[in-house]
Amino acid sequence: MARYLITSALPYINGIKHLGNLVGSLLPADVAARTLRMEGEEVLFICATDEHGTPAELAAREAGQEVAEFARREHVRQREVYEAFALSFDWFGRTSSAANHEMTERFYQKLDENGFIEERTIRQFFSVDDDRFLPDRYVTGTCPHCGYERARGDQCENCTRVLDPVDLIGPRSTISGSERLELRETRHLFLNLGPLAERLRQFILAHEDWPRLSTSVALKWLDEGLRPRAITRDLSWGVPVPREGFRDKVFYVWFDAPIGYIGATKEWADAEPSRRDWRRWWLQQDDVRYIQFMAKDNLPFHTIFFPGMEMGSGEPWTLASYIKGFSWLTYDGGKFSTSQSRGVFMDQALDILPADYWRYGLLAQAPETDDADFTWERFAATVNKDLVGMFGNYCHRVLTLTVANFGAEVPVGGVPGALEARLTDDVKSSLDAYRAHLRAFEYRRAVQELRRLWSLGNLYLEERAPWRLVKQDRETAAAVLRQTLNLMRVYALAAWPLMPAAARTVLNGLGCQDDLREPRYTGAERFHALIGGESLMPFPPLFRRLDADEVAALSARYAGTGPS
Ligand code: B3M
Ligand code: ZN
Repeated sequence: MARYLITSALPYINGIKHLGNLVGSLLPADVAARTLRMEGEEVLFICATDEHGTPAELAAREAGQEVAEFARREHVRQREVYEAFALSFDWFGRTSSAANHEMTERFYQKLDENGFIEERTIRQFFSVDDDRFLPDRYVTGTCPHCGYERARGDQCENCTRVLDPVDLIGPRSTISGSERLELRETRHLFLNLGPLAERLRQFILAHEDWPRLSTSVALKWLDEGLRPRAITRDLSWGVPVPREGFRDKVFYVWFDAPIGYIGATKEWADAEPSRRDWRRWWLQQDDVRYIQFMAKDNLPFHTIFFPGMEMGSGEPWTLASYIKGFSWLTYDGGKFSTSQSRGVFMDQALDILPADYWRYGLLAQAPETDDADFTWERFAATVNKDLVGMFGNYCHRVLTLTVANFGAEVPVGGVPGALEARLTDDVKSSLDAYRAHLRAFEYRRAVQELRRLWSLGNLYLEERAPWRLVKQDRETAAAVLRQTLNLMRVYALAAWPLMPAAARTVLNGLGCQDDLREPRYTGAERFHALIGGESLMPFPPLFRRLDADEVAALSARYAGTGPS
């Protein structure tokens, strides 16, 4: 039997993430964790804030706070938003934890012992006024390609071209604005994964089942050749480099960030050392299936860089078994932008609607193979048609009909007929297909199948018309309504990974306490868990409509301030 280690890309510490970040890693990882738990599998679901690097330092500076203090606060803010979105991490850690420092040093030592680390002298901008070397992002200037005046030393935000700080026209310090920059020689550590190129290629090729997006990015990197990469930076916030001559530097954020998956697992274990062991997930474990979720810009680091570090260390680390990469979710035809407050951020989303709406609405158009565009019209159409029209409406009709004709309890008596037998068969095969898509981490397909599952119930209601039947044949009407209530339970279980709050409401309403304690798909084959006589607790409609006026208002409100 396999055990499942699931990780979502670690969100940067600098601020609350937007809906694109949610659907591109955090949410699908949570749905995977919930699904596999429901299938009875052992699951460990790990995430953390990615707290190092220039983005963290710059954001802290902007907020006028010490980086450590900034990171501590932002970590809590992010954790709270994820809780509100019902992301079911077993542990939400921090890459700045002692555990991660320890793991990062361990990786460094092993990679060094095995000859993968080199010292190199490079020429780098030194700011005379700031009295320090400036890492990429600490240099601002005019983009040589498009003329954008506030291009950063690593990349131009305007034309997205990758840059070197020396490419910038009129370079200046991001910290002080000073233009007194000198190119000076300095030493850095480089990680050379070149000798592992063939092993890495075999690793990628061995995983034919990965999404094409994931393998194509990996192979492209390998084809371009694995050049040595600098893994140290002139910053004070980060994991210090334990080497003579490098004591004033820290490791590059992408060095310690993936190690953060292991560091966070150790944090989890350290919280209850008598019961938990991080090694049981990470070292020499043939039965662990490790599933990673991330947006496509993170793919090179997860398909090549991190596995290369794991291999190069010479220790038997758990390698990814499956890497699910996502394309971009755009917002109304453009990018989500923090600086222009364009698009919806996770905290704002919850002020508009509860988490379930977002979880479902976003997964329904997850950018799995191509980019997908979020528009309020499409989102509203999904909510109105699927959630209100199909799932919500089904539950509401069934409950109202039952209570009006039989009181607040599951109707007793009557004999199910051929229609009911056929419905059960159809539901069973649809649920099987749905579970298979979820297990294959195919979210759009899963949502499509879920719609099919809902339509089976709505069609059956039309066909059996219990509101008429109850006047002609009360016994059979009882059997029919009992059947529809059982199907409602199946709907709740099906909804559990995607819409945990709605699922809970329905199971509560049906008095399914066992399911609430331990929701399982195995056993959902018992399509007749409710035998009659159980009391019901009717609940209000599960979802509300989004009307055209509200959609227009929301579009206007989140359109942003335009390019600045
Ligand atoms: N923090 C980038 C991102 O959030 C980065 C991921 C790290 S995963 C180890 O897109
Ligand atoms: Zn540019």
